[in-house]
Amino acid sequence: MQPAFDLFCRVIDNFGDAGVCWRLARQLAAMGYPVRLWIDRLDVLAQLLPDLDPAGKGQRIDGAEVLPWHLADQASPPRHGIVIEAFACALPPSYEARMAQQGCLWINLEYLSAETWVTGCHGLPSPQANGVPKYFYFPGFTRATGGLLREPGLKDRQTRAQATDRRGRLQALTGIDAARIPANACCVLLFGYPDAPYAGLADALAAHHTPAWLLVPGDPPPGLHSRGNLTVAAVPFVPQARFDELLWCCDLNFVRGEDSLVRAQWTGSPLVWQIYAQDGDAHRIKLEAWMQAAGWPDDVRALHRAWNGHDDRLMAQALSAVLRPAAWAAWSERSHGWSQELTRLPDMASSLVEFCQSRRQKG
Ligand code: TRH
Repeated sequence: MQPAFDLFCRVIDNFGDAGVCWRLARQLAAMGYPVRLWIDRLDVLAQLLPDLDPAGKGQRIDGAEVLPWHLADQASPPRHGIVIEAFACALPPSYEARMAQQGCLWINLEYLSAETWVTGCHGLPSPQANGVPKYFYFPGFTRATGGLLREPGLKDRQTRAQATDRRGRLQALTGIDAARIPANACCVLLFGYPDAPYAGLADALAAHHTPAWLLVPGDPPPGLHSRGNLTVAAVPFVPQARFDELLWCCDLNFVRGEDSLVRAQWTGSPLVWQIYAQDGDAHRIKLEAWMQAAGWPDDVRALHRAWNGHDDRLMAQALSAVLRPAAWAAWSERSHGWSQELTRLPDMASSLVEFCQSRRQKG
């Protein structure tokens, strides 16, 4: 019998919590499992998923049911179902109290990190007072972790899309007048947090020897405007289901957080990651671990440190350095290699299903 999945998501900040949970819910539904996503901020998810009514009381989208969090108080967990508590969001107590009698399996889905301790913690049990078997599930970049979200056919979709003219694709996707983009332009997606060294980024691109088009979803950060060889173009925030298409239009993608990082990796093109800042600078350790895992050349690591810092001059220098032809070629090659290495690993939704099945058999 197909187990049913209940996923719980609380939005802490930004789009990542909703973005990751929706992606997982959608993929489990596509695999044929009954799925309910309980989320406390339908309005945030609706920005990624325009078909969703933020005032709705339960809607089925792409085969998954999306429900407001508060209705879970009255809901019964699915019989022998799998309950996914995303990012330690704490389940509604009344729902949690009913899990034991329903024979549920409980998964604590953690944030993504390339730190080496993750392999030792992935899959560990987390004994609970109510006796419900609970396990830690860590997504990650190695076979010893829970993997990364990647739906079937992604690479084929990319290959098919990239076989057609990118200006046409960009115009159809964003509505910008893409005919103005010179054929030799470097297209750069800019999705970052407000505190990045934007002036340094703009200095490097403005002085670069080929034109650069900086595509900024939403409003460009203050002070970022076209000058020299740089054109800044605001583009609309696209639905999540089409976000990859935006990445596929670009030669270089600046991404942030968790979900857009994973998507940019699948493209196989150079990317720059702005990591979500944590107290005590814990994110810097995470950033170094990821750069080590990916095997980035030294100049690409310097660029990441600069982009995740606050010094515009350092940022401009670091970006100019990686745009030089030899450095760019080495970066492109490693980006392609890293993407291929990751593609050879099992994807997260399939790994999660397998993990749950194996724990069920043990239990
Ligand atoms: O929005 P984020 O900064 O979310 C963050 C991170 O997930 C971080 O790890 C987490 O701790 C914090 O939230 C609370 O970045 P992220 O994860 O990339 O999520 C952005 C989502 O927005 C992703 O699903 C892609 C989507 N998106 C679109 O659908 N359309 C767009 O045009 C753009 C720019 C993004």
